[in-house]
Amino acid sequence: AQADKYAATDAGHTGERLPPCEPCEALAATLNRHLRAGLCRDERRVEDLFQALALSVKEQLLDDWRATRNADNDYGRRQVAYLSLEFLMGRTLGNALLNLDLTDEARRCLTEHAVALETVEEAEHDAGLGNGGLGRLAACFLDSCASMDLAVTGYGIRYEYGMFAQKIVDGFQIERPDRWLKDGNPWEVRQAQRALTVPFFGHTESYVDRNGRRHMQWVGTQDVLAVPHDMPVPGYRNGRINTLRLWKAEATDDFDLEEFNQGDYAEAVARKNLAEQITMVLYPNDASENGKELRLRQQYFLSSASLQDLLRRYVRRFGEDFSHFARHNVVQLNDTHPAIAVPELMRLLMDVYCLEWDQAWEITCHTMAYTNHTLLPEALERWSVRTLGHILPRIMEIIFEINARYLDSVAHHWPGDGHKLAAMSIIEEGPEPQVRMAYLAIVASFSVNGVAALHTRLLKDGLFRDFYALWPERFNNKTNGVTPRRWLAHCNPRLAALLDSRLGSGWKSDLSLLSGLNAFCGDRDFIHAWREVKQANKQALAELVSRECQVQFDTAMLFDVQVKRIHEYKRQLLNILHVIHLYQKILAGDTEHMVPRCVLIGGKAAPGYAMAKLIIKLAGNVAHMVNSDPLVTPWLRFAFLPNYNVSAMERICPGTDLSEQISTAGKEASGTGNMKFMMNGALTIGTLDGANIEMMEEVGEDNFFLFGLSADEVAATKRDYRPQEFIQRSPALKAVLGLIKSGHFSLLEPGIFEPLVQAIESPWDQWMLAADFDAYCQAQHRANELYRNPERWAACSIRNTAASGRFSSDVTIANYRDEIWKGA
Ligand code: GPQ
Repeated sequence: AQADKYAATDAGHTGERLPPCEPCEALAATLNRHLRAGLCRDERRVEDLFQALALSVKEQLLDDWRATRNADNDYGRRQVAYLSLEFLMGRTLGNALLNLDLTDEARRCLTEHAVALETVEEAEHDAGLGNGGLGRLAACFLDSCASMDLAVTGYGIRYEYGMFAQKIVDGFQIERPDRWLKDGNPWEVRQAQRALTVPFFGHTESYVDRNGRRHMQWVGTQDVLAVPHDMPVPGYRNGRINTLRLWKAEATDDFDLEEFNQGDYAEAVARKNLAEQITMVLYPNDASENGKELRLRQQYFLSSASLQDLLRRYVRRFGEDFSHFARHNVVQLNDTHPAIAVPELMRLLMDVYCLEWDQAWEITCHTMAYTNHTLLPEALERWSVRTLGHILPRIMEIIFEINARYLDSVAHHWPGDGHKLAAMSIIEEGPEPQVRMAYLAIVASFSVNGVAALHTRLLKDGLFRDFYALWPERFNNKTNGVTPRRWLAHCNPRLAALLDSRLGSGWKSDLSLLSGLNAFCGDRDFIHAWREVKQANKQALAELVSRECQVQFDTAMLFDVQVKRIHEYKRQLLNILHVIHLYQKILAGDTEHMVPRCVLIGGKAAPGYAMAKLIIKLAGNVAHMVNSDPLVTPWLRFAFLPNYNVSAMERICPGTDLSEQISTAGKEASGTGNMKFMMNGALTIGTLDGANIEMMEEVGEDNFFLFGLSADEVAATKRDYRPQEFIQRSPALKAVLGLIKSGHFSLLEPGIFEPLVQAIESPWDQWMLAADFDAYCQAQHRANELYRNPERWAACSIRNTAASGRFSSDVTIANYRDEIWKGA
């Protein structure tokens, strides 16, 4: 009966063949048609041109999209479902034109409208359905999977409101809602006929079937409709169009039917809002737990709808014989956010398709793979047994059963060790028992991976040590990467043209070819051309900074950039301390060996993260003092860029000389911005953290400004950290802290920066700013020395781009395919 219930919403999909459509017209014809159809006025705004062009491009790819889907429905290869609460896609138009090889044609079409393609591209609103690195990684992976001809579907949520827009008012961050869909989304295709239902609340009952078998059923549920909205993901010039399927929550028609029957019709309909809340807003927390019930509902909603979709497709092809399900499907969990998919797959297989526990468990464990993205304890998800049991009672029962059976195997491995049992239990006991989502994911996954070599080592030796002892074969590393289409070919057309001229254009699908640049490091003409490209890109970045920050950057100065979410572990504060240090040197007239610099910081703070917000405020106040002193500005300029997002990064990374990757060692799982800067020829100043280590291995220590404690040294220092000793030994740090305390940057807001100074001076400062400050300043000094010699700087810059091939997400995805998604 339950199976029928799910099938019912799929009625209307009869598989009836309609006559084939006419072949698609040329882009120009569709563009004019869409312009005429979409407009009932005379004047034509850029936004109208964007809508019409996007609709036209979508039309161009529909045939390939359908063909891709039909081919994949044959299950010739294993299908991958990439489950993620975040897909930080940014803009689609420019990337789609590039991948479909339609850029020149689009440009031609627009000449008659007298608008540049770039202008039209900028009219597109970013799809900001993610917080930062984790969500952007998912977006890069989709591009690589399609480009490498893999049958991968992204499953996510169609948030009505994406990542908030950041305004800066009096130096403080203000969050504004991001109504990214307000003008409609020309890329999406709503698939109402493929809607599914997801149950919530209610209770469980057991019943005995005709054959005397006992089953559980989840009854009295409040069901929510999950309506797919598909976005095309075109591969790079290969005819494959994959799908990003985003679920929208809607009320079922029988929502609150009872009240309806009692006459409260209008109230019942109004109550639909409750269901639709689920996909209303992206939670704006990056690498920190949130714990709100609505977030758990989002997680389950995504997991359940996506798995039902996989099962429905599988059954249509193979019937209800699930013995080959795992051979044909793999589910990659993007962190634990969708880990509730583990018990949900068990539920669907047992309660809907009537499999026995052992069979269902076998399938689940061969289908699920889990990627961990952080070691930070505050980001490890836990849901209280009470909350989970209330919202998802059947799921809670299944988790208890998974745990009981799994703890048997732990007891077998460590006989008589009660501590191990408690330490490894999926349920954390205590006054308010909690479900440890990471443990649930590990127990049910055939693969557990970290996102950089150091991070994976720390997972094995630290956080997941016991699990590694039990199942060493499950653990593996997959160092992150970024797509070279968006992050080089599209965002840096000047450099792309130069690369094409010397290397041919093959690097766009085989980034290792960039190593061919090493041959040009001593070529004066090439170095000249390289510097001209960087100069032009710096000019474009300076224009952005001027427009957004009202600060004038001079392209003759060194452009020093740190853009990423604001987090104490990422140490934007260390960067600001260095700016203050330079400011003090300039005021003291100590400019003899100084290199003029423009420092840019950008990033959003989680709305509830007070320290991060205070760091933004300090940046603004310091910038004000620096930029308003004519004695200082010849040497130093400092800006905080509001509303940093994907499309801003497309302007920023091509124009950067020096990339700041200065997290406390051991805290940044990988980083991916670091790779975008490297690809675009920036040099990195960085710690031995995350993927920085592998980047430095590739490019060589001479082309990288390394500083600071290693992860092992951080761990050792933590036991007896005495920041005061570092401060006393460092006149520079003492002076910087002294200037902040003096109120120099807070004359009208006395004492507001006290918490920042206190954090640095505290022996509990996990981020160890004081310990790394001098080493950081010395590394900055080495950067200055190199920058003084423009030819040598350019040669290092070339070597960085040349060595960045390994950080293409194509390489990462090839490793996922070969080592995790075997058969994909
Ligand atoms: N990351 Cl757990 C996020 O962006 N959000 C998260 O919630 C978690 C991790 C990042 C991580 O901090 C970076 O070091 C990684 O490069 C990135 O995920 C992708 O793996």
